[in-house]
Amino acid sequence: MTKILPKDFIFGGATAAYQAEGATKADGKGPVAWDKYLEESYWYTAEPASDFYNRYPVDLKLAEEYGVNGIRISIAWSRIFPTGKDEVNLKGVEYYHKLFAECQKRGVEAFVTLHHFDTPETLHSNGDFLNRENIEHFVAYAAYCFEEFPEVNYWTTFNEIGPIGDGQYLVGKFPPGIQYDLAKVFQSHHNMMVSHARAVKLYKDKGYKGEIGIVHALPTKYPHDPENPNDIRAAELEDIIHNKFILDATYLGHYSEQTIEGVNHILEINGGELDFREEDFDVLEAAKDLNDFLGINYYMSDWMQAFDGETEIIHNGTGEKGSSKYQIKGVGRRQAPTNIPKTDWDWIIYPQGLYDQIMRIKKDYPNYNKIYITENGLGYKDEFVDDTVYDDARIDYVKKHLEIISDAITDGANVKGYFIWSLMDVFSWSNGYEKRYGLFYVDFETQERYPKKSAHWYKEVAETQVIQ
Ligand code: BGP
Repeated sequence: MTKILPKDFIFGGATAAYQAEGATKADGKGPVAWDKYLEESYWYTAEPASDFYNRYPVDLKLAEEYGVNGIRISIAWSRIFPTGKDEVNLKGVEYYHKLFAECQKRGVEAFVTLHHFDTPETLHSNGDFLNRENIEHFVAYAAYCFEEFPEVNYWTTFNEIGPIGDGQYLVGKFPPGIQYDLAKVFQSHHNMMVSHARAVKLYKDKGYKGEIGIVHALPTKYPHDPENPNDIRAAELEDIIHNKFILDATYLGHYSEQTIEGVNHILEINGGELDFREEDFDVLEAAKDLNDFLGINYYMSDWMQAFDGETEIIHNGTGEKGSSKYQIKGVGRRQAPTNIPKTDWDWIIYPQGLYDQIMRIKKDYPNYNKIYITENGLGYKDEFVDDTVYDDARIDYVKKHLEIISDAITDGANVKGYFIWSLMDVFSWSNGYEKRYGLFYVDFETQERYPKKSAHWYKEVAETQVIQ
């Protein structure tokens, strides 16, 4: 049966400053930790990325032409405050005014994120969000942006607090590249959630007219053997690390007993202590009902088996299928059923996981207000032929996820839009320029854009709201 989406549904495309803009030193931009880290640890840098800094009029024109009526963009904190605080760089401010004006001109609603992985270097090297001083700096930066950019109707504080902590302190593929430190993971999640809550409260207290929310990556976690209590426990603990801890902070204003029990168990085995303060919970509590929306980034689900051996995580950053490994002592290991498809980067393709995650939010966190799917898409080694890419696999992936969103809406979930990751090709943080996601192919040498087959398909769906 053909499925449809509501008339007012947003069909968006997502981007992020660091992955799209390039121009990492232009017009007074301050450094971020990634600049040096990519140079030292990877085979690529953030130059030229997609040269969005200069080419945004081209991308927004394409968006308009192809029915894309929303765009996720992030502000690079270090363009506004080159050292993360104090002195403002007016050229950076001017750039974003121009960018938002272009969105308006093209009828593309801008959903603007304040922090998408790119903490300014000065603050990062001072402990990033493990250092509570940086909570203050983030809130000051947020306050400045709220006041300076009244043209923005939709604000997101953070993109993916979960993967930031994981990337920085568990998997170790994000700067500063620390591995297996679960206490740092939870502390980073916690401090960032406090920063989020402070910014949301401030936004509402000042009476700004727009909407504000947060974007969480929410991979659904299933037990490998649903009959085995140890596998069920592994899925539960893995869910706490990636989802439940930050969802509780967002919508309960505290951590539930089950969450705290899980965190304590994980830290007993893996070591480390947390610094939670009473005033943190006052802040979380004060903001828990003020989020206008939840952004869900959903790419994959995982299946978990109980595991008590030594922790080992191997990141597949090159697209060599089957090269990844993930096992955490006393938590579990990832072991998916063999019949479930995976991408070349071992990301498990399971649209039903998105449905289950949306329904879990509806049930466990009924104060969520509304949901946007703020990222979803297929990372692929695109083949560029005839000035295009025949990306049927991507169309199939997006189609199935849109269908499941339509089902969730039918079943009572308030989902108001979808943003494909990514609008045009951008580079991937820990996987380089070879892992493409865009509706528009970017030739990174000439910076020319070419609509892929998926762009034509997306336009049709966006214009008719019929998922065909
Ligand atoms: C999310 C990030 C995006 C983007 C996407 C795809 O975690 O918010 O910035 O990179 O995932 O992931 P990857 O680039 O690792 O394939």
